[in-house]
Amino acid sequence: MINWSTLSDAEKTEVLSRPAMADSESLRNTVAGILADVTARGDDAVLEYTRKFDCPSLEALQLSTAARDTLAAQVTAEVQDAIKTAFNNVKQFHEAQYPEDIRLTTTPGVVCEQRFTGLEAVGLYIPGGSAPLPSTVMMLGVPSLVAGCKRRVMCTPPNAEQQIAPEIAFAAKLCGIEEIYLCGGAQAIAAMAFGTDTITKVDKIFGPGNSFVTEAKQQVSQRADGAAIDMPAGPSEVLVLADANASAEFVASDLLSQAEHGPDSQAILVSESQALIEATKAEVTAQLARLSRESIASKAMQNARYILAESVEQAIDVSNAYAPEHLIVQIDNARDYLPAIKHAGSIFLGPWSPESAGDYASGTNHVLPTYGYARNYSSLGLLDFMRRYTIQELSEDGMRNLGPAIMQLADAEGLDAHRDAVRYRLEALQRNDSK
Ligand code: HSO
Ligand code: ZN
Repeated sequence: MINWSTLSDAEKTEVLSRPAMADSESLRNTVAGILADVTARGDDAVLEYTRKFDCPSLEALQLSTAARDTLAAQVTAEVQDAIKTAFNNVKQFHEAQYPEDIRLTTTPGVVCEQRFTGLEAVGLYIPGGSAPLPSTVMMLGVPSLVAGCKRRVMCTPPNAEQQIAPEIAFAAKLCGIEEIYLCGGAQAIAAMAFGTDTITKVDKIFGPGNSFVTEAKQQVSQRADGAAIDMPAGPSEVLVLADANASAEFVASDLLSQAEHGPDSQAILVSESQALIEATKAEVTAQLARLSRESIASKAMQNARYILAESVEQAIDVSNAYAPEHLIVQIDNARDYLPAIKHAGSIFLGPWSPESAGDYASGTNHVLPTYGYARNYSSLGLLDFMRRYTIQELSEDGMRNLGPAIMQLADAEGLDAHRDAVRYRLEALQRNDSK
């Protein structure tokens, strides 16, 4: 247990520091090599890497919609119903985010508009690995559907039998995703960013992934011929604020649900109650032993931090300094503290709001800024799948009214052609007026 008040500033920074992200030169070079290879050899390169890493017998990159539907039909009725429940909530919440256009007269005769449109082609990356996540299909599939993106491409690595998890196929079907490619890793990101014969280039790539995927997304987003990306990524994390009245059982389960994602997951408890911290530690030990992913979760829990604060206010300061991806507030009257909470990707209020609710089914998006990016990045939402643009229209009167100010500004900047574009028009209006 760490007593926050006794720490020096340097120690506080150290306690809240995140594990260094794999940023080795060798990772950068390996990924750059894969990107170059896919740019040069297209489908052949993507197939080769996929056969090497995921599925030696892979014949074709595309999974047909018929194959998708056959897989989807294997999902049990209970799981289908649960996925539909989640789908409906995520859809409602993202539909409610649909932005309003603006049309405004700023000066008489000068009309400015702001409109929104869905991105034309988006790439949705769904990791394979130890726990395939159909929930992530929905978190990317639903907003791209609601935004009206014309092309939605999903890439996910196949298993050795050239297949994907039936639940992923079912969620993709529900979201209306028709273009599914069986590839993962940096090669999938490269294919979506640059295009191959089979996989036509997309405008923006979304979704979580391992260090190769994350590095590939960074690299393609920096290239003019690449693609935009959703947000920078790091290991997933949760910070729980709990007071003496919180349930140690609930708190421990929330820490562990983060820990079971991966050995690099971050779990932090901050409380002003020493008793609650002790009880939570005991609960963590007891619950860990019952988890099927005990070995992963216990590795992550070795880096867990239990921080004793002087007061709820100080506990919130700790959370603000860390800027957690997920913030769970198990404090009496949790909602009252919202104004003090500054940086968090998603906030879960009160004892009945576990992270699992947002991970799966409440309606909010589970793709969130990690690694301190909650200071300056937002949780994924509908607008990330759209772009806004502006329109303006000046009438003759608008030009008469605003033209002189524009000319002054152009003169002040020494840009003659700008000034003249207005001057010729004002002169034309004067000629017409004097006729
Ligand atoms: N907690 C993860 C999302 C997830 N959890 C998917 C379960 N399935 C990152 O927010
Ligand atoms: Zn989760």
